Amino acid sequence: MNKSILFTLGFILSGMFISAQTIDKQAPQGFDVEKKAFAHGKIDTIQYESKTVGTQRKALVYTPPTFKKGDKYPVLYLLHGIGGDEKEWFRNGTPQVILDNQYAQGKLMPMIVVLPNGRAMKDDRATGDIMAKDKVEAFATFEKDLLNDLIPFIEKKYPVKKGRENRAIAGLSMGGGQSLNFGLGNIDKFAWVGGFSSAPNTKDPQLLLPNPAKAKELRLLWVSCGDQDGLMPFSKRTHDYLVANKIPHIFYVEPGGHDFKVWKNDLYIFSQLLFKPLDQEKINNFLKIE
Ligand code: FER
Repeated sequence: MNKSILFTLGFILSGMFISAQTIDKQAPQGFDVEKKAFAHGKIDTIQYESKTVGTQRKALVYTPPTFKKGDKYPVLYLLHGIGGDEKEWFRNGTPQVILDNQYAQGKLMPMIVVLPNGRAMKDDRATGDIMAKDKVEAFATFEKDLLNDLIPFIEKKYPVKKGRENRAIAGLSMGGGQSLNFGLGNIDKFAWVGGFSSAPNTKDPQLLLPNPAKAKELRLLWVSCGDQDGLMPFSKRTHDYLVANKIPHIFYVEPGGHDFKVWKNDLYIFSQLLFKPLDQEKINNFLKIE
């Protein structure tokens, strides 16, 4: 082998090594553009009986392109914001496209993604004054609906791997606050927790995590926010508390405001980390400021 071939080979191999050690920071162009040639997952609308609310409630469920009834899957519960409902992610964030594209590139552990309605009240539509007290309170009530009604329904109806290691919760804004509140409040139920641009409904750190050592049982704790987002203080104070208490986590400050450009990027990166072994070196590289 001559020297230049050896050099080229070495270069390619070192590139492979480096890329295996890093996590994408920004989704590449086209990550959210539907590719006809790729296999597509499926979206179902389901209805479940909510004892918490006393109604039949709706959710969307995305199953991956390789979905087979005989296999079992972990589940990501992906929550919407204050102006949304169970269709908000689907309409504005196109998770089905983002995930299909990643499956085609072998970037994801096959998982089921549930898009619930996080406003747990009889009229759960995002109409009228979305900031009204009863509507905001319904985002807190959703904890009971999720744990006692929706999760048991999903685990009965779909081939789901059970247990905390196979359950993730993440969301945007109000849904980010819910994910941190419910995830950190129920570490026995969720091992993977992500808050994207979390809203003021995020509990104060001392209430969110009164026993910080417990959070060491998490497989992933993700807190992210756009650098132009007015809600940054809620993510920052959570991050500061986690640092003060030496709790491993990802605090990702990304370019952008309070919008779907940021949340789609979060979903792209967060979903790649789910249900896989995660080494600290990879996380450290990701967090390094370039
Ligand atoms: C608030 C500001 C923003 C608030 C909620 C939000 C309940 C939520 C924003 C979103 O979900 O996008 O003061 O109070």
